Amino acid sequence: SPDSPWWRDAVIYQIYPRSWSDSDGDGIGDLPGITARLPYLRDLGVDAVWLSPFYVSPMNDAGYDVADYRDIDPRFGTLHDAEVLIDTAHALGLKVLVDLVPNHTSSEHEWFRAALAAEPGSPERARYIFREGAGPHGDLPPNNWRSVFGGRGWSRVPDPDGTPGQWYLHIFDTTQPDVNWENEEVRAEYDDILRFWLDRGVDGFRVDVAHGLVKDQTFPDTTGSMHTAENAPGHRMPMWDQDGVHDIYRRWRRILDEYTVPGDPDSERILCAEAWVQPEEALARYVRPDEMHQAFNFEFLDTRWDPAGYRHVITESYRSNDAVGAPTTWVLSNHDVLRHATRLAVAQEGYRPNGIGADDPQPDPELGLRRARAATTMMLALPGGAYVYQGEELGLPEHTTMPDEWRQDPIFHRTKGTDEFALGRDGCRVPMAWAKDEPSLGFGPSAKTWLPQPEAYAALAVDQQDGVPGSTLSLYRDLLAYRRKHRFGHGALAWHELDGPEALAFTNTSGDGTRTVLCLTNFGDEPASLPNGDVIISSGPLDDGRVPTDTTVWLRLPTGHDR
Ligand code: ISL
Repeated sequence: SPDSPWWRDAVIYQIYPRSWSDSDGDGIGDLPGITARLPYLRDLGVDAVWLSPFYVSPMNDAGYDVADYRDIDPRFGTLHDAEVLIDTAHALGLKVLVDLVPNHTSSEHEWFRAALAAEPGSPERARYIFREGAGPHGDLPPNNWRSVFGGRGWSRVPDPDGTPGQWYLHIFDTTQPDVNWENEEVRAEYDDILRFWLDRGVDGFRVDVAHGLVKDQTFPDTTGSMHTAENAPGHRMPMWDQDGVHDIYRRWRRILDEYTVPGDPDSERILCAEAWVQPEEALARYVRPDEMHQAFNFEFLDTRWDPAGYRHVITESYRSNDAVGAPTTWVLSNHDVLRHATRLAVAQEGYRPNGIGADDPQPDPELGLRRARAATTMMLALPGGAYVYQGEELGLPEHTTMPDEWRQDPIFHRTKGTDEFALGRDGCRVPMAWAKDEPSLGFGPSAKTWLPQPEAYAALAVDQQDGVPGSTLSLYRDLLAYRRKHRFGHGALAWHELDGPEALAFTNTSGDGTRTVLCLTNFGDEPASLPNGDVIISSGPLDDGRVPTDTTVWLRLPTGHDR
């Protein structure tokens, strides 16, 4: 209905601040750079932006290692710049979500410095997860937990007197100590951080590692890898998806709801879970009515180019989410996974920090782009909300030939020379391409970029696609405009059975009740024919009225189909 909350069908654009727009030419994107280019996003037709972390940080994990949650890193700007950004976005009709990183702080956070200076057993240490080591001298880690980034999940620190002391848990980098969510002082602190940003007008938070905050307090040894929770439904790891996390989100939801103006669904502030959790029922628990609003559907992102796989994920997600009254939140790319314009050309899962290196067989860029466009055209026909990662609207591929000396991801550095070796995520974090003939492709006023841009980006720059019929940018604009106009995010999905198994088709009867659109994706080798109707949008050229392979079409069915 028209008074349904804004977020239920929103399309939200993820900005990676370091790589979107650089106003001062230091090669690092910044907040004034973002503010200056917000009109581009209004014209693209998205409803909101989510900004990856911009807080004070030593940048060991690109800002996901926060040293001060209430201030901006000087590389990105000032608190005043953030306020200007939020106000400018609102004036353009765009909501703003920020990233909340509650699983860990930076080791440079004042709390962790205080913990290192304090005795074992002190209140300062109780904000983190310190334990005595195993073995006669405590020189073995307390248990066998690994880090997601490779290596041990525990590191040992000296006691204040300099002798070897306790171990602290870090599920990610050694510079990202896990916070102890059993501690009420910790809970109160993050309540206050939420309020700090809500008071500055943000419309919500994307919650980092939402499945990881609460640990099994018996700290049992694990069997299986850190990724087992994602890959083997039914096998729950002691650091992922523990029941206790849901209490935290109920508490936060009450805080966010205090900021809602009664009777004004447009004023709702939201939480979006980054939770790599399976099966869909487990993920849906994060979006129960008194918890978060959205949770990324990573199973959709992880689906290989296969009609049965997509149909299964879509069906299961609606089944699980309908049961709790939540929309599904679709996503194909983000700053942690291979860009889908590359990923869909290879049979790979989304979360593959091992990436593709210069020495690996290089995926076919044309195939990848065709599939990326088809996948997005399918995604944006689905009821629910969706996230778009910066640059995917240009069809940007992963940078797969980046020389190693540029790589910054701790995954690369921690695993180098070990049998866990992985290239890391730098290839999807490369600065944006705005203008073909400018230095740094228009990213900033100088030629400097913190990561190198691949050659292929020049021809894909915004100024090469803007207003060009058939370009990927034009496709996104068309999809978003039509979707918004007829409220397809609020529509009703029904599967449409076809003769062959190689295509996937569903109808979406629009939320404004005016039309039924058939969305057909052809995964097979032979062109697929279409029923009667008007082609509204196609992800690629048609072949004599038929849908070629790796192409998605939106077709408006004759009115008899409309409700
Ligand atoms: O937990 C995982 C494996 O079981 C990962 O998928 C994990 O959930 C994911 O890496 C979390 O990512 C987020 O937190 C990281 C940060 O490096 C990423 O950029 C961020 O998106 C640590 O803050």
